Formats: sequence, structure tokens, C-alpha cells
Amino acid sequence: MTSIVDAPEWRALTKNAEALAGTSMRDLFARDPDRFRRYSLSAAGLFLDFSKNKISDEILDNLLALAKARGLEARRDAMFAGDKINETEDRPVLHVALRAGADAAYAAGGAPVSALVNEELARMKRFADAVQGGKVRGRTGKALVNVVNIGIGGSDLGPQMAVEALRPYWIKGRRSHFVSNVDGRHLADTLSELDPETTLFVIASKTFTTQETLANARSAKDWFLNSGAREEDIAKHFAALSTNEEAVTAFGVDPENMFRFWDWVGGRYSLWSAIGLSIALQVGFQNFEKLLAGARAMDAHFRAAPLGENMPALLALVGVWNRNFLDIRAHAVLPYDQHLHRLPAYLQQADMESNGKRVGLDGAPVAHETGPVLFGEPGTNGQHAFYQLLHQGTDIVSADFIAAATAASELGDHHQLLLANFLAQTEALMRGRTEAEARADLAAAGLAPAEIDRLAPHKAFPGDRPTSSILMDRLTPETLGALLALYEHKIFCQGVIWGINSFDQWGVELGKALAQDILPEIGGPGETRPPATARDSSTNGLIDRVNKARGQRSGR
Ligand code: G6Q
Repeated sequence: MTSIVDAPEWRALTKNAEALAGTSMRDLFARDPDRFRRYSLSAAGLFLDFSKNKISDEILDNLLALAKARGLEARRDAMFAGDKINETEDRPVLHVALRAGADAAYAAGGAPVSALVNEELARMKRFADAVQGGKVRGRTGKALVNVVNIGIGGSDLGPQMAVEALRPYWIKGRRSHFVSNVDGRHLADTLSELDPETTLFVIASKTFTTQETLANARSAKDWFLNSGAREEDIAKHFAALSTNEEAVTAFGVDPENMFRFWDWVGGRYSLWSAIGLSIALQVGFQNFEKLLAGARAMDAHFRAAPLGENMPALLALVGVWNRNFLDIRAHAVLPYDQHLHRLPAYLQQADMESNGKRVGLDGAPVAHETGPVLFGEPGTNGQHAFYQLLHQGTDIVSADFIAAATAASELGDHHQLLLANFLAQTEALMRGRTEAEARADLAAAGLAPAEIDRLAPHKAFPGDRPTSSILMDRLTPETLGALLALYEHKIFCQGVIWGINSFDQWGVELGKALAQDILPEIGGPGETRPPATARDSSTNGLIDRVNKARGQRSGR
């Protein structure tokens, strides 16, 4: 297969980038008053403006030609058809089937799955409704008002992000807690505020073999049993979300409280599955269904819209342009919405675990860059932190700005202030401020010429920093679902263009294996250990230091 960088579409884009070098986005906007209309679109309750990227019709045409040449449409169809597009794990990738609705008829690798999905959703609904309605209660008859989700990675980030995002929909009196870190403080700090009689543990683990989750689940079980509960009470206080029935049963969870999903659901794509139970418990099953419906609307758009009018495909192509042709190495996700404060962390996993790959589907190293470093914080907080580098740093960082035009409940003029900041930032990043403009501003402020000379270079902004804006009328379960599906499909499209498998994550394996290996070398408190010799001098030295400090510490 010809390397993608030798393809005519790639070469054309390289030429486009060279030709554009002397043109600023200011110029592009000045030349074309219609730019906003032409480079924006609506889908599934979302509006995307990508006009503040350094693109033109010709560039967009070449990007679309690249997508076609890479077989994006056929690959998309293969995903929806349940083909085994996760080739290194020999699995279909069918999270779209989890939110496809009652009438769907999806098959994974030829085997029908929609009836199974709907059956499991019905079981989740019964359970969530029973907890909400007080039919399921704790061992002493008290309502289960606290839910502790124990999971990590894909079994934590999605549900946690969605629960935070849907705060206005929270069931009164219910509180969800998320414990992920194997650092015992995470669990201990969380449990220190909880009453075992009113706590429901949801153990979320696709494999039910993950070291961190099992360690936390075991300690949670000990805490519960040490509160005077008996083994048979576990059924009332523990649920499990998993594909591994045997391990769940061995742990002691009642199979009635186990909610299943399947190997064709990737961990970071699993919040739509049983992994979403914690979301349903916090916001009610109806709102969870609305979240699925919002994603379904984006799926329908992604599946049917021609690439040139397809929101996930366009967002992906703009990202490819920025990454591969403008050499932009980092991408910021900047939600102007406090309730979306966990979205950057969630997308960091979704994007970086999916597209942080260096080898193509054919096993050969790729000849082009793949996923950017992704980070973010909610606006306006980030403005007072890292935006300095976004505006004036030597690296150009692309960004997605995300905002809702209205808030669930508005407090004074806060939402206007928030929106004004969002708009001001995208404008400033695009336009910048020339040194001449900086000089004029300083002169207008009455500064002496020498001061103007001294300060003007520091007050100039180069601008030309690309941003996309995603707007919704309001953040609801539906618009959240659409937003998350937009990003899932964007990541998929980029993976196809880059020729990589977005659905495996072998890169997390080496560290896991070494941790198992090193574990026996770490002494308990008060234990004396012989010097470590098995590894490099740095790792041996660190093990010795840790063991020395731990050896001097007795007891707990
Ligand atoms: C996600 C990854 C990873 C996974 C966690 C938890 O795509 O596979 O983040 O979700 O390692 O795995 P378990 O759900 O199996 O515990």
C-alpha cells in the first residue's frame, strides 16, 4: 500500500499549506464575508463553526478527497455493520448499537445484538427505578442514597464526566462518588464520609481483572463487612457492571445485580452500556435514555450525511489539517461550562488512547504524525492559567471551544459574562493584535514614546491560532449525548485517515506488566528488604529508597 504521505491528495494539501504560509486568518475573513456561513453547520442539536481555522474551499476539497481516498465511508459502513474493524483484538466496534433504540437490529460479527442490548437496558431500568423508588434498600431498610462507582479508565471517566455534566438532573438526595485510584486515600477519603447502611457500591470493570478496581472493590467489601454486615447482605449493597460473569460471581455479587456488556464495547466507548448504570442512578433512567437518544441522533447524521456536510468528518478533517499540514502538536478542549469540567479528562482518554499510535494497521511505522497531545480546563478558569501560551507561546495550539447559549438556571449576568469571554477568546486567538495596534493602544493610554517602544513587542499577539466552536442551545442529556458521539466519530475518522487502529490500547500494557513484576520488591511498613539488583540503576535506586523509608515506618 502506498504510504499516505505519497498520495496525491496528501501532496496537494502539503502544497496548500506552503501556499497559505503568508496569509493570515484575518486576511481570509476580510476577503470573504460569507466565511462563517460556509464553514459552519448544524446536526443533532449542535452547531459547529470551523471558520476560524486556516482553511479554504480548495483545502477542504482536498481534505475531503483525502478522506475518500482513505476509504472513510466504507470504513464507517463497516463499523455500523459490525465488522471486526478492531483488527488487533479481532473484534467489532459497535458502541453505536448500545444507543440505537428499541427497533434497532445490529449484529456484531454477524451475531444479532440489539435484543441483548435492549434486554440489559430493561434490567438497568428496573434496577435504577427500584433504587429510586425505594424498592431496593440497604440491609437495615434505609434508602441507598450514596452510590460509589469503583472503576478506572473507561469504567470511570465517562460516567463521572456525564454525572457532573447533568447536575441539574440529579435525583434529590442521591450522591454519586467515583473511586478509581489504587492509592488507598481515594477510597478511604470517600468512605470516611459515608454510612455503610445507605451506600450502594457499583463495581464497574469490563474485564473484572483490573488490579486497581479489584483492590478497591475488595477493600470496599471489607469496610462494608466490618460495619456489622454479613456476607448475605452483599447482595443488597453491591452491583457489578462487567463482561465477566464468572469473576463477578466469584467476588460475591448476586448475578441479579450484575449488568452485562460485551467485548465489542471498548472501555472508553462504554458509558452507553451497563457502565452507564451510575449515570442512570444519579439522573434517573429516563434521562439516561435521553443521553442515548442524543447520541443516536448524531449517529444517524454521521452515518447518512455526505462527508462535506458531516459534522464529525469535518471536525476530524480540520484536526488532520492542523496536525499534519500546519504541524500543530497540541489541542485544547475548552468547555465554557462548569458542568463540563470533566470533559477534557474524558476526551483526553478518548482521543489519546485511541489515536496515540505509531504503527499502522499493516504493522509498519506510520510516516506521518498521529493524535495530538490533548488537554483542557473549563473556561474561564483556563484563561487565568495556560491561555498565555495559547496566545503568545512559540507553539501553536489548536482548540475547541464548547458552550451552551443558555444555562439551566441563570444567576444574574454570569452566563452573559461567560459567553462574552468565550467569544472574546476565539476572536483574540484568530485576530491577534499587531504591533502597530499595540502601539496605537499604548499611545491612546498616554504612554511616552520610549515606553511604547519598550512595551509594544510584549503587547502584540500574532493571532492565527485555529479554533472551532461548538454551540448548543442548552446542555441537556440529549445535547451531551450528541456532543460525546460527535467526538467519538471524529476520533474514528481521524484514525481511518491516519491508517491506525483507534480501538486497541497496547501502549498501556507494558507498565501494567512491570508493576506486577516490581510489586514483590516493595516492602510492607517496617519490613527490611535486601538491595534491589534486578533492574537499571535508577529503578533499583528508587526501590531501595522507597524500601528504606518504608522499613523505618512501623505499622499503619
Ligand atoms: C479503555 C481502556 C481502559 C479500561 C480500564 C478499565 O478503553 O481499555 O481505560 O477501560 O483499564 O478496564 P476494566 O473496565 O476492564 O476494569
